[in-house]
Amino acid sequence: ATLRTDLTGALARGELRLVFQPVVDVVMHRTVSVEALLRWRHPLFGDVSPTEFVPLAEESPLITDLGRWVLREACATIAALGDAGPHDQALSVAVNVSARQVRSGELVPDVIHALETSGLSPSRLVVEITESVLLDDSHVIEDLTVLRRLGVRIAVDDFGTGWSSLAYLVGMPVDVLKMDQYFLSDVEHDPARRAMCRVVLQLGASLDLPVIVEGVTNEAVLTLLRDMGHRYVQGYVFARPLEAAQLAAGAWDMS
Ligand code: G
Ligand code: G
Ligand code: MN
Ligand code: NA
Repeated sequence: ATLRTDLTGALARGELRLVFQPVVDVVMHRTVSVEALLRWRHPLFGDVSPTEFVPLAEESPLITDLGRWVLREACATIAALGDAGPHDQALSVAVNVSARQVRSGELVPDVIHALETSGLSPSRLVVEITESVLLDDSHVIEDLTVLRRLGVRIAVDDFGTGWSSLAYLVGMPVDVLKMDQYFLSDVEHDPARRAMCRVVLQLGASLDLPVIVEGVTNEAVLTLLRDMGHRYVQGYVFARPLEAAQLAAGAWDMS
């Protein structure tokens, strides 16, 4: 209960920040986007994981304020980098959006506000949702469709372990799939896991959607993915989440 109480003032006290983990195109050998990940440094308990405090925030209207702040902060940080990337390829940012935030109906105005105040082009923003959100009532699908029409991309996070079948995803307002880390656990040694991983990647290909494989921790897994012809990778093998200052200093640039 104390953690929940403390979370209420954490934003105002400046205890929350975003870090940014690169997503790498291994074919072109360059960073194409970064995922914004929320961090809370509690004055007594130290770093608290978002897997602990995001669910707490979701139990209250606090998630609305938190979600709004994350969108604005992420867009402002990336806009401040400018758009003159090394290959004339502006960096995109992916923002995790909780189910409750999508259901609140505030997502569209919050995204528009974040884009307008930051000046970030909508084409540089990716909204990450979880699979179950797609099974919601139609206003959710409509809101995601509105965002796409603005030029914002929609990514399905933790893809492959949830509910969405191939049939279900056809016609959904989705642009990117992020494969669940489950498929990578022991993938170097377990042929069954490897087969599942391949199926998920093929699913993306048959839907004509790019797949990002996240949680790629070591070279062995990276090699395996390369051998499968896989392209987009996020994980410690390339970079841990970067502080905003590291991002501004160009730490994401592989050229
Ligand atoms: O970065 P990390 O390992 O600790 O993230 C753990 C979980 O917290 C992930 O499932 C991630 O999607 C979620 N998460 C991280 N940042 C945010 C955020 O800004 N908003 C929401 N809703 N979830 C987040
Ligand atoms: O939003 P999502 O649930 O996908 O959050 C991604 C999570 O994966 C974050 O908690 C992030 O810190 C974590 N992560 C990023 N790279 C790696 C990695 O290489 N290995 C592992 N085990 N976790 C990672
Ligand atoms: Mn994510
Ligand atoms: Na994920």
